[in-house]
Amino acid sequence: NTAERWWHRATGYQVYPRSFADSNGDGVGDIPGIISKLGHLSDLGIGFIWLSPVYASPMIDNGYDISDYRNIAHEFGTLEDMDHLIAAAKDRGIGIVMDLVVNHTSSLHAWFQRARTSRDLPEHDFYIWRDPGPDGGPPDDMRAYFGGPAWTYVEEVDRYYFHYFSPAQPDLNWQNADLRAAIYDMMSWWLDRGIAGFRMDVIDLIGKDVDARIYEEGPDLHPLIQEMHRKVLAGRDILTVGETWSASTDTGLLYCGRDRKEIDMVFEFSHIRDGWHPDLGKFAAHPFNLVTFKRTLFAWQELIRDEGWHALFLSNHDLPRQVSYYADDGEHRRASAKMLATVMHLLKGTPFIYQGEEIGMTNAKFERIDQYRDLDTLNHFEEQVALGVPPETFIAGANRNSRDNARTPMQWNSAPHGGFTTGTPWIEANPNAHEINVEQDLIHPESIFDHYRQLIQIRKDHDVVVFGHTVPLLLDDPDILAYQRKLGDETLLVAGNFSDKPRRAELPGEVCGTGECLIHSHDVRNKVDRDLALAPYESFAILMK
Ligand code: TEU
Ligand code: CA
Repeated sequence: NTAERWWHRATGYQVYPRSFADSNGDGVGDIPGIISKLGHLSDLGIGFIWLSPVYASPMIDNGYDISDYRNIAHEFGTLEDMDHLIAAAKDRGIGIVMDLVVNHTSSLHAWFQRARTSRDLPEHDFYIWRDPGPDGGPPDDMRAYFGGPAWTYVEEVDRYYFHYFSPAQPDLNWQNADLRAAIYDMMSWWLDRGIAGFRMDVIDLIGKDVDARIYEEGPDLHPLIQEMHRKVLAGRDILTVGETWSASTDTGLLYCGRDRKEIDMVFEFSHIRDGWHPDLGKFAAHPFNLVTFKRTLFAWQELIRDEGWHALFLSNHDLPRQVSYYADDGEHRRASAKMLATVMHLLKGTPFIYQGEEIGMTNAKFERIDQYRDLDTLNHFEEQVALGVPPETFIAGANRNSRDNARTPMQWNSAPHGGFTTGTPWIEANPNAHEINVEQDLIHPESIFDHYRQLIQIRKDHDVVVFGHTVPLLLDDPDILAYQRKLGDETLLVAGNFSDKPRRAELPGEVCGTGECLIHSHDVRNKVDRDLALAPYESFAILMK
């Protein structure tokens, strides 16, 4: 077994700064706001924060378009505030993991501003340029992820540049050694300021070969990550997690396997993408299927049984609220939130909580397109309505899967806008903020926050949760997710009901017995017999004797 690292036992918490806490009433969350809420996070017991981008940015994609890697967005604060956050978090035993967005920059980055003026400047080659196609149009018909063509023309150089996302996010050319050196230098500069690691945005895209039309997991990907490891990461006690929409169980260990010297773990999305409509994408209705979901989840658990590591999550700033998407955000909201947390946190890997998840925040359910702010949602609305999709149909899909569901203000108390700001928030607060908020949850006898706090503590206390291997149970059951974790002679049994109905299932005899209930959502359970009966959205975990 590999030596224990601090992040094996720690739980992460993602802060989306724009929506977390606004300290000065301008309606936008900021770094002093985060500092003011560190008490909330240390009460929860987390080991580190993954901080979504706070760098200087025109905010076309809320900071995933960086115009200066060595500065802070003015609406979020200053470099001094950032140093203060790093130090204040460290005092509470919390590391700051920064978002590293290096597949692309903002088109306002000084490099691109120079690159677009002349083919002869060194920065020109920091980006991906191709001559116009034979008809004078784009080099090929590749589409950008947020809509429109993936190529944009610049007259001064009579060339097109490539952008996988929006035209405001030109892709960097990782073939250029000077560019790579500049990135590595910037990464070391941040690490030397005392941060605890990096979450690497769409890192699976940097090895692309646009001429071969290979974007994800391209031919240069792993040599590039290995170089980054050699030049920046090696020898530092940090956490690295790559966002990899394309990783599968075939490729997962290439990132984090033994002796790869790449990164510690990946966020992979097969369990999420499985739930999208195969042709119409994420804005079309498509029911959640627990059996498929379990297969993916357990295949990854098997993959990391003996080597590698994994990041465990259902939510982030790009995904809907998990109680709304996977369970019930009405009558059974508390049980749902606890059940999802229990079954995810007790798997092998490092769990990540997305802000507001710890109090069971729900989807936004906006009724009009002008309530949305996300360019992904707004661009696809225009595209699809032009293709004849009725606006109400699109809004229904967005209610389920738009990125803005996760981006409404954090709900702290029953004050206007959930106490997020004293001004007007940049995006409307969820109307349920007066009842679903931190203050209310903490005084509730069935506090969701308290349930998360317990799960985080259980991970700290029990090696079987950290290092045990996972044995799936009831794989074909359409409503129950259950598994064992085993380490030496210890066995943990975990079960959750994904249905709003009571459910029963027959467990294999060798699983049954008595033990100590570590966590539960309904009644305390000290034994399991062959007839497993679960109330709607019930969950529990027992350490078997
Ligand atoms: O996301 C990568 C990405 O592919 C997403 O756009 C994703 O497919 C979609 O949002 C699912 O709803 C990362 C960041 O997490 C995202 O916020 C950025 O917009 C994107 O990269 C570009 O930097
Ligand atoms: Ca502010």
